[in-house]
Amino acid sequence: MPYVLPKSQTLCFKVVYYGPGRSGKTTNMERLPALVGKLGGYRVKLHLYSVPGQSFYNNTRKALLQNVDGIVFVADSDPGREEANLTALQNLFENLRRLGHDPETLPIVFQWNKRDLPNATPIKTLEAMLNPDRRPSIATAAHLSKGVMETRNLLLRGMLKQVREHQEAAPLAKMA
Ligand SMILES: Nc1nc2c(ncn2[C@@H]2O[C@H](COP(=O)(O)OP(=O)(O)OP(=O)(O)O)[C@@H](O)[C@H]2O)c(=O)[nH]1
Ligand SMILES: [Mg+2]
Repeated sequence: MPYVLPKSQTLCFKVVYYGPGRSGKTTNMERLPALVGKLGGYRVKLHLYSVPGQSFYNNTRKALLQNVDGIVFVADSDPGREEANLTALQNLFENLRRLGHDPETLPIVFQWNKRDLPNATPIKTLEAMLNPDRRPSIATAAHLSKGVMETRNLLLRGMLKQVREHQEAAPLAKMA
């Protein structure tokens, strides 16, 4: 759940960009302002993190997932990276489970990045391989800023839904 800064009426979400090495996670973050705007009297702020994709940084990846509110899984549409996408996704779910997160209720958005590549893996293939649960997904070209904001907004929608559901049990004011 996000934390609340009552004085400034700010709601802070932790967002992690996850995915294989060189899929475009950092590129996404470089193109995003972290302050989203006002929502029901609250300002919404995002703390954005990008994990290092290379396999040997797993301790860092796991540490970054602590207290996460939402995840963007940045998949690489380069056909040579199909295996790497799958490995990174399995690694994400394994780390989430180890940390005690419930992957069922945690908002996750799938980003099919590098759609500008002429030989990009078909979206249908990516969906079948990586997103059998049909979570929200979006096609992007992050280095051109295409779809970067939309990805964030899609995730935000999921995270706010979580807050609303949680609020029914425990009102926001009590979360501070
Ligand atoms: N063609 C293409 N290149 C992209 C796109 N998005 C990012 N890149 C390029 O891919 C390379 C890797 O991008 P990064 O954002 O550093 O990737 P990363 O996922 O943060 O990589 P690691 O931190 O090593 O895991 C850079 O050269 C980017 O400019 C895209 O949509 N299309
Ligand atoms: Mg990076």
